[in-house]
Amino acid sequence: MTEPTDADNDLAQTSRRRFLHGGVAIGGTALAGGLVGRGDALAAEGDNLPPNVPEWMRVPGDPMGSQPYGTPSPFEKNVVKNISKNLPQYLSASGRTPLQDLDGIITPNGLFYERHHGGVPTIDPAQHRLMLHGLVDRPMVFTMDDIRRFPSQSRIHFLECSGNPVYKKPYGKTASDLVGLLSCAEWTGVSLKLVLQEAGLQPGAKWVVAEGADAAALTRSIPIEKCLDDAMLVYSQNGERLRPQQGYPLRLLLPGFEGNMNVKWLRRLHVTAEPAYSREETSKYTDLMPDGSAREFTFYMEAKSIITRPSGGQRLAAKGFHEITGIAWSGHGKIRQVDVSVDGGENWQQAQLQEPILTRALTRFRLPWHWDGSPAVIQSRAIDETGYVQPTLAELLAVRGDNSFYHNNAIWPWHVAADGEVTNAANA
Ligand SMILES: Nc1nc2c(c(=O)[nH]1)N[C@H]1C(S)=C(S)[C@@H](COP(=O)(O)O)O[C@H]1N2
Ligand SMILES: [Mo]
Repeated sequence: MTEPTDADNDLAQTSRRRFLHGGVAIGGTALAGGLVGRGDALAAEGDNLPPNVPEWMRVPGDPMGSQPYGTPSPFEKNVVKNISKNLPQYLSASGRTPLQDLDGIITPNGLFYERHHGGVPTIDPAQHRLMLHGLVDRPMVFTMDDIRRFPSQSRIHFLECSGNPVYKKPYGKTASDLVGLLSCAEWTGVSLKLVLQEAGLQPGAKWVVAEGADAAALTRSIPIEKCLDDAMLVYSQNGERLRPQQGYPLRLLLPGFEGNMNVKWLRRLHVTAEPAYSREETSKYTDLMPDGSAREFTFYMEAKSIITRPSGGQRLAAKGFHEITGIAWSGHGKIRQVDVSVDGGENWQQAQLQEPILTRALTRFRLPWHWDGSPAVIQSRAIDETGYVQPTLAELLAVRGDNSFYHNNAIWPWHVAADGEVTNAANA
């Protein structure tokens, strides 16, 4: 472990030299900062490159109104969800966020990962109801209008499927293949605590069994402590109403808890003394430990991180300066520190954390790197505010054994070859 690098110092060092080389020379002077490209790309007559006026400046652009709901540039058409071809897409579907193509910490709604056990229902919000019953003084049935009359709150949190990623080779090739069942959004809705108080909890209320209105009727038991803490009934995501894939018109959000417990298309909350022991918390989402016991009701997603650039499937075009960047997150709270190694885990340097650093949200990290053109193994390791350190895969397997399927929060190293190609080092 090297001394933590002072972020300002790092930046000062990198800004004293030019980041990129080979800027186009005009009259013998390099473009300020060496911004772009190659001399041989200089415009020929009629080209769109400097010094010519590009064709899109010569005529007016598209009129307003052709796209009442905006879409990305056609040049970004490859930035889409990564849909698994192995799963039967109707009954057990998943689409992964292309993490390696995104910046910042917020996942655009169209690229938010999806995971469904019985398809995506089309629900008319006017006919949707939330029933709250069991160990309460006043059983209630809420319309969506009723839910929206409660005081609202907005918070930024990640959501991650606990099947993200698998434990066995071959591991995914890209960051999305590996941990793309992960996204982060600003959620708006109602504190579940407020709604439970409206109904009045009775003594002995220890669990809330949540049920979805999909064909899977997905059911999970939530400990009452979480329901009275930061749990939310969510109707909006990044400012607009939930997408159908994310549970329109209403979902449960349990910040930091495994994705499966965040019941979508929420129709029922049954307050009970005991958990339901539903399929999703017995046969699924439990891990078989080496001693034969089952690790169940795991709840929290533990600290994790991944380098998204450079990452598997990408190629470094040239040696020299590259920013290493990625994301870190923890179900237990804020990210305290992210370490990055560029030498296969021998030495670690502290990365800069981009603000805001929010509890149970993705946190962006960065480290300036000078790649000398020789093969390298780069990886990141997250430490959360509880002091928990993200383990290596070997460390994790030593504890969990061979039969675990969920809750893999291991470090993923990327191999950078001499030709710049980046691959998953764990597959080597
Ligand atoms: N009703 C219902 N809720 C559900 C699911 C489902 O299939 N049905 N899938 C769960 C799983 S396994 C995960 S990981 C998250 C995925 O949420 P997302 O599709 O909004 O990303 O929703 C959970 N809630
Ligand atoms: Mo999941």
